[in-house]
Amino acid sequence: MRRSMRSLLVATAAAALVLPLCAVSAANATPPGFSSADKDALRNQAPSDLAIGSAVWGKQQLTDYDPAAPTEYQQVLGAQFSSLTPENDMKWDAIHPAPGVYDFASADALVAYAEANHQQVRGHTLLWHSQNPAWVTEAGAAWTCDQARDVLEDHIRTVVGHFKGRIYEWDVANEIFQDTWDNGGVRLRTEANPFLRACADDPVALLVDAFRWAHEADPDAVLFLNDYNAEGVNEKTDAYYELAERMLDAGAPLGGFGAQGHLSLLYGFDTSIQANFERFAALGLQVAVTEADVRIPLLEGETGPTPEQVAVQAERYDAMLEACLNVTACSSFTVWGFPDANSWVPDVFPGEGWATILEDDYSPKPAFDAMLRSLQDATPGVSPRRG
Ligand code: 9MR
Repeated sequence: MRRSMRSLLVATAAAALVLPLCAVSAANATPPGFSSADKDALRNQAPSDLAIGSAVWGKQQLTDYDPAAPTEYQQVLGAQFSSLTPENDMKWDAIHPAPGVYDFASADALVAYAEANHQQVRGHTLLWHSQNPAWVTEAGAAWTCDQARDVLEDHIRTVVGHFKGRIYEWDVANEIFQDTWDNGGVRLRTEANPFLRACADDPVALLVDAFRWAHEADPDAVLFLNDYNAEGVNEKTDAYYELAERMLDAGAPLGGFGAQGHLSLLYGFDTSIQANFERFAALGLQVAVTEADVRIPLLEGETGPTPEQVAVQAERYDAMLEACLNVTACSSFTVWGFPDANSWVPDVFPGEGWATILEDDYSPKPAFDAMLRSLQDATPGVSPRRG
């Protein structure tokens, strides 16, 4: 049976009127309207050194934010999560739409909302082959490496500098390795990524400098590599492990490795995620689950998943969270948005869906309940988290 979140939400709205709005440093400080005894909020049950996040599209969901009259979505977002990742607002096409033109409006709205709700922000992302504006994809085709470096350096220094002190983790480089099935197999995306392409003679040197520019612009942000199909020990994460070693040897301020966690019930679950996290942690890096969702192939003629599918989905979300709880270097666990109505999945994978942890009326799915239980069972306070 579903549990209603309505009473929880009413309390938030009322308290938001009277509490001062201020940023806090602790990931799981109690947000307006919540007591630390609240047992229904993921953020309140998490160990204090583990941020529990969600992606949110600020342009669609937060630009109208009024602390005195939050939408139901905004209330749930504030109630449940201690960290936000801009689903699209800090990507190149949104924030740097033309040469020399930066548009921070929706990203600023997101950060302001986060601070008002005592949440941290994960920046996403500075170097990617996708969602680049036309001027990058067009001009980029003819860039020399020096030209590409100049454009990237300006972008990183400007964007990271704009949010200096307000972002705790940055996905500096996103999806920079191809998949096993791509032409040429697992190797750096020196074709699809315009910056890596221009500097294909020494792409690692570009990556080292990208991290250095970001670090100089905000020395307090922990700087991540981030990718999908990067949960378990596999060919792609072997390549990341080698890259991380090379970057660290070269003095890059690399601070973290993020496994996105986009899973599908069409495939098995690789249980080596904890072992994978442990090897990156042994390099001195933080690790994180950065974009968790578990999509379900919906059967022909069915409006929703079967009870068995629902149970497996809950197990998978929970297994990713457990891996994070078991590795003290895991600093954040982020779900890739909610509810299903906001999910990217059906647009990209026709026939699959129901991928998030909350129903469209914001009531919890079994996956939410499983995560909440695991957080409640974890040792409160700092590491070690498991009793
Ligand atoms: O969820 C994002 C969706 O709204 C965008 O249309 C899409 C464009 O590529 O990007 C989605 O987010 C992606 C993230 O930035 C990187 N990892 C994969 C995510 C899902 O595609």
